Amino acid sequence: MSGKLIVVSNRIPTAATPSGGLVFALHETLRKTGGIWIGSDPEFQADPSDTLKEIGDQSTYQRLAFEMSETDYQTFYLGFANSVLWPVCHRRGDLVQMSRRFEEGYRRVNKRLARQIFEVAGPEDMIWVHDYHFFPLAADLRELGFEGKIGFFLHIPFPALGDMGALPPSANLAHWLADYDLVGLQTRSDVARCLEMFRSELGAELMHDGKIKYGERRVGVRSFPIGIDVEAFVATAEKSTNREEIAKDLSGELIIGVDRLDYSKGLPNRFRAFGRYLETRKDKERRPSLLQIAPPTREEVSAYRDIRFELEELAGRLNGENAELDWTPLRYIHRNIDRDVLAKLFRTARVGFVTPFADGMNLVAKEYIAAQDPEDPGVLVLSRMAGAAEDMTEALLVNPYDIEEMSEALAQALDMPLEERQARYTACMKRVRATDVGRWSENYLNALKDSRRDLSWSSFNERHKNSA
Ligand code: ADQ
Repeated sequence: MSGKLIVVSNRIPTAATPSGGLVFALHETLRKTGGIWIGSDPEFQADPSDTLKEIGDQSTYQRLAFEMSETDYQTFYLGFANSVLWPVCHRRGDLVQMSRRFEEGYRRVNKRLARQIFEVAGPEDMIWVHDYHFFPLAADLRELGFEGKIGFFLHIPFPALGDMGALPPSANLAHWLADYDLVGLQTRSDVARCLEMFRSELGAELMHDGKIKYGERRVGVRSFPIGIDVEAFVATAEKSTNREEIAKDLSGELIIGVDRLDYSKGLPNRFRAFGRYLETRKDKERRPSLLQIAPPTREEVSAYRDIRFELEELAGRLNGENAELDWTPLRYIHRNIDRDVLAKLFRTARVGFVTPFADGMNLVAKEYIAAQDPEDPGVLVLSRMAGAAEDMTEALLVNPYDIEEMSEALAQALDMPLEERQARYTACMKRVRATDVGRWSENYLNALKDSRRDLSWSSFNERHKNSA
């Protein structure tokens, strides 16, 4: 690549060496290649600047922030991104909040950001855009005349055509995405849905190399299943410090769930399934506990407040009905936990309980597997609706709407003989290693480098002018 790499994501890490799988992988990539990482400034400005500003550590590559007003945050971030696009992509059209202000905010922030990027991007630069906050960014950059390569990666599920009916007409995903060189998605099912959209909305043709042909344009649509920083997570989980203390405090068999408190993660049904397991377990002397760690997220959005109340009520009832003087069946922690403690909790837990209704991939499933002791591994109970289930077929796959099936899976996991646990763990771990996040970003960027939109920008402009 002769130009530089520009990564765009909503959040930008400011620490010299940020932690966390995806953020760390992008940091490592930029550290090697140099370039720019662009993300939003967490401070609101009454009158957002038209230029990007330096934020955080600048020693290995440049980090630049785009400013937003409080109205931008309300309409672009909480509004269109998280009250329209997020529910639509997670098959919850019933939770969509329609507002023209949201649409305007989304377009305003994306257009402003495109102008800001255009100022710092050279013609040879390659831009990698992350997630649903920025679907239209390539279209806005093309309109300004940027001809270089632009790739997109969607971390969440690609919506089915039927679900897109809940989007306002201004949200034209097909047109927005057709301006990227490469659309990266988590799973093969996401790719199938995206191709279906291109075919039906634009009449695009699918070519033998897997690209779609739209007029004279070629857009690559491929799956790049994301993973975790495997070696780092394994090493953290293996470190013995505190492990004994954690295990002592959590006496008995542990089932663990770790999720942002999001309605897509299926937490109420998970609690119900655990309650059902307790009710139906044959050996009443057996007293496993479910540790659910669920830090709050997007609490300004009403659907997130509702799920919090629902869970608190369910948790209270479950413990009220089942607890003994010396046993609390459900522990529900509503905050963030250090990653090294998390890794050890995963290793201690007999069962990893991951039951989203919809999830792009689900990194917790991979972290749980990576944290296990190969000599005595625990069992992953995983929703079929998580992207991770497409390849981790040796987990105990469950339907997150079926309480009975999930409760039976818990029983099966807790009773599973060592040999079967090891066989399932080995198969899952193979998949976890194959999708290591370092390799993921390398694969994506290689594919973006090799991608080529066949049409020159000038003739594309011409066509647009003629059709206008
Ligand atoms: P998320 O919806 O945030 O990500 P997930 O993939 O599970 O879901 O990643 C969450 C991360 O946060 C994990 O690394 C987890 O360990 C961490 N985490 C969660 N709760 C925590 C807590 N209490 N304390 C500390 N850490 C916690 C989106 C998509 C996913 C997709 C990822 C990456 O929704 O489907 O897998 O992006 O592409």
